[in-house]
Amino acid sequence: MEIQRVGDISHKEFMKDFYEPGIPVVFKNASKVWKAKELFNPDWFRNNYGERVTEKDDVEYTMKEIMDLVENSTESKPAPYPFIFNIPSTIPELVSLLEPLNLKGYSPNWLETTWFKKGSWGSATELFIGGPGGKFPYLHLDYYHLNAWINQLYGEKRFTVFPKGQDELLYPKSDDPWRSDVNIFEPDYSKFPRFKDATPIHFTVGAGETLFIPAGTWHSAYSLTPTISVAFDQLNSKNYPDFMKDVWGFNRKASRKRAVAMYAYAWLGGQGCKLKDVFGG
Ligand SMILES: O=C(O)CCC(=O)C(=O)O
Ligand SMILES: [Fe+2]
Repeated sequence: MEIQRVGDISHKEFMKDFYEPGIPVVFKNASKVWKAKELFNPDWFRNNYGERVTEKDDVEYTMKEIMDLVENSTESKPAPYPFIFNIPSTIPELVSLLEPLNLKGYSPNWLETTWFKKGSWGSATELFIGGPGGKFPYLHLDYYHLNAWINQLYGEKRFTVFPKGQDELLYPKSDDPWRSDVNIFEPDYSKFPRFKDATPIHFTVGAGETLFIPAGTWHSAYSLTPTISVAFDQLNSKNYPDFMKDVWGFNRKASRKRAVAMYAYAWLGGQGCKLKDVFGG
């Protein structure tokens, strides 16, 4: 199977062909409406936000250091991957360059409402930076059953996604079933024989392209060049039931009291968003 690439399709077509059946798709130029599209490159970040910092594996790096690392990264000596900046909290100046965030109105996105904006749902608008040879460390599902929108703004990244229904072939970890035990870049078939029957879809996402990864899709990524992308998540009535199960499950690990509080909050938020979907506002 191959990934489908689309131009300007209508909301209706997107819902019917991709969103409802949960099929990943690449939009060829959805982010062209963002000011960020023309601006984002390593030198622009060095010049404007060179001293902003983020942590990777407990080490603090400045933006300037990161850009130097990824521009000198090679297949045989890759820079760490991924470097992530939480945009609203560490480079809030970028927020206005990414509007409208929910490209093309393929909404609603409840995470944009005041109810869910504040929560810690594993969601945030994040800047991902990488260099050649940088591999996302594991094949995984995103937490909280959120849909992911990955907007490649500079450079090329290779993605791997698996069609729905192959969980059995991908060896989810027993203690963290959102991660797979298989190293998809060098699979050990003697340990993971069923992985032979899995049907990965590999494809490259280039600057200006946007990848939609529906909730429940196993995926991983690999930076081919120095890359800069912006990822955000999406929640609405379709993934809300699974999201709620995760709100309970993840918080229950911390404490029952916390799980009850978070579940109640997310339940109320969901009712508010459902009303908003129907009546607007
Ligand atoms: O490296 C990437 O762009 C993939 C990121 C990803 O899948 C994630 O953060 O959940
Ligand atoms: Fe992910």
